[in-house]
Amino acid sequence: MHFRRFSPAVLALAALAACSDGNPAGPADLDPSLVQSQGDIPTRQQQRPGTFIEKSDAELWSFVQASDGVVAVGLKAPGGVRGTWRGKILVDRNQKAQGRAAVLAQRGVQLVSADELLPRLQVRLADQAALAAIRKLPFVDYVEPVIVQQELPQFAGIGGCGWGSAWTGDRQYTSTGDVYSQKFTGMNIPAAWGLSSGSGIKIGLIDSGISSGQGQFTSTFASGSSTGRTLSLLRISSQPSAYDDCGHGTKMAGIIAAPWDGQSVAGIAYRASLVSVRHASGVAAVNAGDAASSVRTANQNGAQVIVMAWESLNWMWQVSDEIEYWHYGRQVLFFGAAGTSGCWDGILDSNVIFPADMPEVVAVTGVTYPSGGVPCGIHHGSDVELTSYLDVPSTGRYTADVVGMGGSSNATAVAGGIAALVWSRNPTMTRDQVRARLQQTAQYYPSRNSREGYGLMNALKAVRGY
Ligand SMILES: [Ca+2]
Repeated sequence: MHFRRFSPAVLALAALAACSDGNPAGPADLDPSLVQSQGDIPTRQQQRPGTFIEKSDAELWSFVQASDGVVAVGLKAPGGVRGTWRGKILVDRNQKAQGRAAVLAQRGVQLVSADELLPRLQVRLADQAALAAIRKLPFVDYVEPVIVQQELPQFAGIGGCGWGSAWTGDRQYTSTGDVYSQKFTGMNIPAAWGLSSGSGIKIGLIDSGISSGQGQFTSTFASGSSTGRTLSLLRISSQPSAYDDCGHGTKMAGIIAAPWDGQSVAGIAYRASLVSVRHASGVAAVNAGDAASSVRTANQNGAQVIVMAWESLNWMWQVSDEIEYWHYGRQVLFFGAAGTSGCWDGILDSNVIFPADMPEVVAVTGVTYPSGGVPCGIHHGSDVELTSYLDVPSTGRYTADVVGMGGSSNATAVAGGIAALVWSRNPTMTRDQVRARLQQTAQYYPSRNSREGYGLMNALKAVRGY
């Protein structure tokens, strides 16, 4: 079921039972005869123009070199349009084995790992000739690098790591004495707390982990008014620890699910269970193999709402296939950050980043409180579905640290928390119904703003339905 190399390791921490809900099944493999009727299925170029598969061997090779020679190789049936589509696997076991053998028979190709769920290999290529050879094979669907570093310098430090500065904004208090901001009030979150706490919902946070010094997640997660829930601190095997060395994941976790225990901040879904998956030491230019592995880990551990405030710079088929597989196979609702760069830094703010730009992922961005509008440096565009107010208090490195968090990341954390409140209050809803409810109760619905989608979320309306 796992990547050989990236099988998830579970750190048993403070967590109570229920490590896994079993293995939620994805869509069943298609009958091989259906491969002959792939005519209705779009090619990858039709689905998404401009990806690595359109590059020449020479252009792609420069990216592969920067990826340490390591590429993902999607496999397909000879003559087939592609190997997967919307979570359906369009290649049978035998074809997959033949494809693997054909790839590994080429000169200069060395196996790194073979995925047992999706038709995908990781291999290391010695030279451009090896790249050209495998791209010509009838079994090969796509070849792309696992990490893209060329564009990293301009993103470095942007929207990424940092433990945050002490929160100097307003302080409102819950009945248990936990801090939140009037920005939550501006989204009707405190009113929604009268109806829902997120209990019974498991939220997945794919990020940089959670600080080992933050007691909200290491000792009091399931105390006070937040009893009866579980915390799983997981990592994929490329990561040295499930704990956070970056700061981003800790801040995300606080907004989503910090306990109501009379200390630090109030999480939005304060009775929801949390599965934290550390998949990187930062959030910019995440290794695509690690991204795919973490999406799988969150799903296999039963997360129903998955929060992804990171990017891998380009459309990556190894990641989009993984997200599609789980989206079409289970009742899981993915949220993605639209992107945060800097103001006037040459990066287009109108570019919603991957994977938030996938139709299967709810793209979220941030707006200024209280006047609205997406500020310079925060990404916007037609792919955005919902917005949240920017800059709220959250958990820092140590228990006593209440720090500010901004960017489209904080907005995405808010959206994930509100979604959990909605689903908890309305447990018979399907994922699509929860998503529709969030849209229908947002600011601009039924209109869709070209920068902000349906606009600011209203948690009370979303939970209650009116
Ligand atoms: Ca608290």
